[in-house]
Amino acid sequence: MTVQKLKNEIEKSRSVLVTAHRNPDADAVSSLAFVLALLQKKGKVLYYHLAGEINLKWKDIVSGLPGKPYKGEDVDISICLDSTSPERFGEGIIKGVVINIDHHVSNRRYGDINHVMPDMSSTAEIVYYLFKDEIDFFNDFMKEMILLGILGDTGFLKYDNATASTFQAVSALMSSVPLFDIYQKYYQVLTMEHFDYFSFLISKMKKGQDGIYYISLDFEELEDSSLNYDEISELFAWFRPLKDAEVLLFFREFQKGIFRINFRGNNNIDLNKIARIYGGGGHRNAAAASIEGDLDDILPNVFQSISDGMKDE
Ligand SMILES: [Mn+2]
Repeated sequence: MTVQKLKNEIEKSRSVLVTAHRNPDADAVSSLAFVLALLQKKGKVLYYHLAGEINLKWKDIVSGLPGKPYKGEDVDISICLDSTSPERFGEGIIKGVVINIDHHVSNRRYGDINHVMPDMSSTAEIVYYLFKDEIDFFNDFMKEMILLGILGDTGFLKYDNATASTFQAVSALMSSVPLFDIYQKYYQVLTMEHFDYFSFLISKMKKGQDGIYYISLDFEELEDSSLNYDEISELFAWFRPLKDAEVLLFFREFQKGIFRINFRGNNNIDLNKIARIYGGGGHRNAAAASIEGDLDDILPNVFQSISDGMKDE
């Protein structure tokens, strides 16, 4: 039902805004680029909106997007990708019929049409299955975008969100676009600056209670960094194989007095539940929230919430 309604709205629309969450990661950027490419083939008038910092790796994708950066024009529909709430792409942006396509279990169902599939690895996987009947229509760029989004959100197919359905999508696409090409293009692109920054992150890593490891960066440290938000997020992911880390926490004071907290886990605790306590959300093993206040107050509170959550499991 939802899928048919969604497709009808797209078919009858003339102008479309496509947006994804701020500081876009691989999944946000690639699902946005895929949907725009598909709609371009359908002859729509296109706008896109991406807030925050753009990882240098996505520069070519973003500069090649069809359509124009959105400046508040009237549109028939807004397609929102990989975003749990409107706050993620920018409050007040969307117009017309709102189509919300996401895989976060914590999605707030803010659309007129909500296509939310928490069992899917990524928004890229969702849009692949949504438009799979048009696969003959996909060019190599569109296939590359689906693969990039899936690889981004599954840690190159190693996290527990990579399901048989994910591998089926990958298998259908990888004959046209080999995974190794994507690896070389988007992963084998690090400079010594990235490794230096990783060594800085290692020096900042602290051990909390109950198998919690955490890093905190204050506003000045983030301002001083030559790497952008998504690049630093990717380096933080390198800590995920740390054996005795039940939970990894990353606190970043992205605005003075407001911390973004990333929660990463190994399936022993539902981190979506923990993040929700602080007004955020995400997935069981990867979630996030924004908290106002002093780190000295925030830290013990978050540790306590995690201890309580572990006891509940
Ligand atoms: Mn995603």
